[in-house]
Amino acid sequence: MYQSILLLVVILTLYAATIAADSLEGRGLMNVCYDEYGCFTSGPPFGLTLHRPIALLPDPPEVIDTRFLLYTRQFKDKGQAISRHTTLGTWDRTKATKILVHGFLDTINSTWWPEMKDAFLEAEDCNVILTDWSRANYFPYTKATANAQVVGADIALLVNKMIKEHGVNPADFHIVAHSLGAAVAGYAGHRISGLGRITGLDPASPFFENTDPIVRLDPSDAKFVDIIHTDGSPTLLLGFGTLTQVGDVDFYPNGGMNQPSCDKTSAKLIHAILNLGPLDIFGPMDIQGECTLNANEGNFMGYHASPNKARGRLYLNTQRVDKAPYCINHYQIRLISGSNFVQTKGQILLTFTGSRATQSVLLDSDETFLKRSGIETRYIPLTTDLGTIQRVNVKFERAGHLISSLIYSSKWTFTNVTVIDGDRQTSVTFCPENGEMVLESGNTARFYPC
Ligand SMILES: *[C@@H]1O[C@H](CO)[C@@H](O)[C@H](O)[C@H]1NC(C)=O
Ligand SMILES: *[C@@H]1O[C@H](CO)[C@@H](O)[C@H](O)[C@H]1NC(C)=O
Ligand SMILES: [Ca+2]
Repeated sequence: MYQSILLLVVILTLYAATIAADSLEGRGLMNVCYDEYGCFTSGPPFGLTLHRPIALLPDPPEVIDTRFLLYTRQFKDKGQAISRHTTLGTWDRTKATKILVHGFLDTINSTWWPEMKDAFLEAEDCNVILTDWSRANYFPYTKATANAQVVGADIALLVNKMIKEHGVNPADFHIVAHSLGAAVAGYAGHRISGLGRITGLDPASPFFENTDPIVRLDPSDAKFVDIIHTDGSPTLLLGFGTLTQVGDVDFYPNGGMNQPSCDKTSAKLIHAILNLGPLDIFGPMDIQGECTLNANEGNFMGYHASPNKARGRLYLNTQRVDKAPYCINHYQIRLISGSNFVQTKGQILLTFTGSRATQSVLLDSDETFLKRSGIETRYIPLTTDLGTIQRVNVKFERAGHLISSLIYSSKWTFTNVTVIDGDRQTSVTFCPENGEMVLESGNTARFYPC
């Protein structure tokens, strides 16, 4: 009974909406065209559909006022304003270009965007462009979703200019977008033929779930679309992501879900992802909802995700405690050198003694170049949970070859080492046990909480 009444109401509403749409269309109010941007509609599939009963038209491009800030290794900290009308600044056509896009209510000033920009520049000599659409991404949400189309078009106009006028391969562009920014990325990709890659971080779900691929991010928007779903954040700023598979490969780390032995949250995972570490191997999920853990069927989440490895829905964790340990423990270390010596190069072996386990890791798989008062920051994923870290040993071994002995000091000092435990969200700084000491190559220094 209730159901048929409900159905009747839905039908009547849709009928009324259609009439309204017809009359709106008659007066030309359902579409709007902005020169080179083309036309936008609030009709199907963008509006007047079951999942999007009401849609708004986007604001004019000059009101939305999308801005782009370019960063390169030479201009790491101060972004250069670039635009297709004025200048592309020091944008280098011979290098890959990463375009970062924030979401609803967010701005490029949230800590994770500068952090991601820095991480990209550290990992790769590339162009990083921060997309600022903060004049068009606030309430009402329906307006922001409409404006996202114009922002996507703005990105496409910029990228297509770079492709056409500078002969760049579209495959060299990679858009990384969060929340409602993922929709922006989809609209951009739709307009950029052969776009290399889109990474969607928690693509927004309201207004996009079950919509036409034209309306949302989907695998046709780039050659490779990888998605990370951490879900579950109750705040509009961080979350309300979709759990539906929308990319070529969708990663579901256990953020927001019940994982009794591995209770990580999305914020921590986002932090780990931003540090671009290759996380764990992920098994594809079988029909029973259990993971298979076959290294050949995995992929890497984040920066290292590959179109040539497993696709589909990939999970970080198993559902069952007795299948552990498939959790990764996220540590970050910051090792600060003293000012006694100019420079050296060698291998740094760190040994962490925790309340649960002791583990040694090399700072770098290769030799590390150390500068006077330099700061070495590394993301260290471990399969072991160390517990509370009580001591850090630092062993220094200078590079062996003859030339090294001439230009690199055989002695070194470290002021302190900070260990951030990403899962416990703690940060502890360790100091040398007897104050700063001179460490001879081959020797080990012990550090205790300062
Ligand atoms: C970001 O911060 C800079 C410097 O404080 C400020 O000039 C700019 O307006 C901010 N941008 C946004 C979108 O909030
Ligand atoms: C670690 O070393 C740096 C550089 O010498 C110093 O600024 C900082 O205060 C030290 N931290 C602690 C906790 O001692
Ligand atoms: Ca699409």
